[in-house]
Amino acid sequence: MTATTDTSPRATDAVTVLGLGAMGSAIAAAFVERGYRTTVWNRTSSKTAPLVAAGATAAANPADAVAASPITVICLLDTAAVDAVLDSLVGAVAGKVIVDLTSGGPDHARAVARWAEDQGAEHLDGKIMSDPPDIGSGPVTLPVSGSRRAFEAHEQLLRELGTVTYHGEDAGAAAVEFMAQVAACYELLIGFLHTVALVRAEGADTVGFAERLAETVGQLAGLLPTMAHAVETGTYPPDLGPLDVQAALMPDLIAHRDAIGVESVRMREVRELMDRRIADGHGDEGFSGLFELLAVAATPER
Ligand code: FVH
Repeated sequence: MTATTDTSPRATDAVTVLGLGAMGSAIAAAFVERGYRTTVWNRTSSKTAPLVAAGATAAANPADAVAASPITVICLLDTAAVDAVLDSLVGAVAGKVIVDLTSGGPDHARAVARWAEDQGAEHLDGKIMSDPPDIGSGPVTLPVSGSRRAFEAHEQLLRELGTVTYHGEDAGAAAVEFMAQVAACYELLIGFLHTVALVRAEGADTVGFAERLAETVGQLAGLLPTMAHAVETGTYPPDLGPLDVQAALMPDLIAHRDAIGVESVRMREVRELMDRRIADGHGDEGFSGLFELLAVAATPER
C-alpha cells in the first residue's frame, strides 16, 4: 500500500527526531519535505548535516531536541539504545508526546510507557515494517499502540510516514503485531530457502519454481483468516484435506529430503503433530487442528 497525503489540519507543525541512522534519517527527511519544523539529534552529530542542509535544525543534546517540539519520534538501533537516551531525558519530557519507532518487544514498549507516565509524558509505540527509502512514499506498514489521545492528536503526522494501524491502548500491542509478522515471515522464508535447496539439488530451475510458488502462496493467503477462525471456534474443517490423507504423504516427503541431504527437522515436527492429532481421533479434521497441540502459555480473556 502506498502512503497517502492527508489534508486534515495538523495538530502540530513541529516535530523532533532522535536517531539519524538509515531509518531515522528517512523519517526526519519525510517530515522536512512535508513542511514540518523538524529538530534532529544524533549521537554522532555529523549525521545531522544532510538534514540541516534540507532545512532541519540540529540540537546539541536529546533534552534540547525534545524541548523544541510537542512530539518526539525516537528511532534508534535497539531497545538498549532507547534506554540510554531516555536516561538522559529524565525530567525533560513532561507535557510532551514520545513516539518510539525502534524495533523491540512488547515488554520494553510497556516499560517505556510506564517511564513516560512517571515523567508526565504521553507515549506511543510503533514498529516499522518497511525499508528506509519507502518512508513517506512507498509501501510502509506502521502498527502503533499506546495513548489513544496522543494517537488521535498526532495521527496525521504518523501518516506522513506510511500506512498506520492503531492497535489500542496497550503500549505493547504494536510490538506483538510486529513480532508476529516478522516471525511468520522468517518461518516462511527459511522454509522457502530449504525448499530451494531441495529443488536445486534435484537440478530443477529454482527461479521458475519460485515464480510458481509465489502463485501458490498467493492462494494460501486466503486460507489464513479461515484457519484463524477455526482456531477461535475450535472447529477444524479439512482445510488442506483430512489429516489422514495429508499424513500419508509425510514419510515420502521426509525420505525425499533425507535422500538428497536437505534439512527435514520441521517436516518431522509436522509429521509428529499430524500423527498425534490422528491418534487423538481427529484424522478427519484439517491442518488448522494442529494448533491444539502447540504449547500456548495462556489463552487471552476477551
Ligand atoms: N533499516 C532498515 O531497513 C530497518 C527496517 C525495519 C525497521 N528498522 C528498525 O529501525 C530502527 C533503526 O534502524 P536503522 O536502520 O536506522 O539503524 P542504523 O542505521 O544502524 O542506525 C542506528 C541509530 O541508533 C543510534 N544508536 C545506536 N546505539 C545508540 C546509543 N547507545 N545511544 C544513542 N544512539 C544510539 C545510532 O547512532 P550513531 O551510531 O549514528 O551515533 C543511529 O542513529 C531499528 O530498531 C531497526 O530494527 C530498520
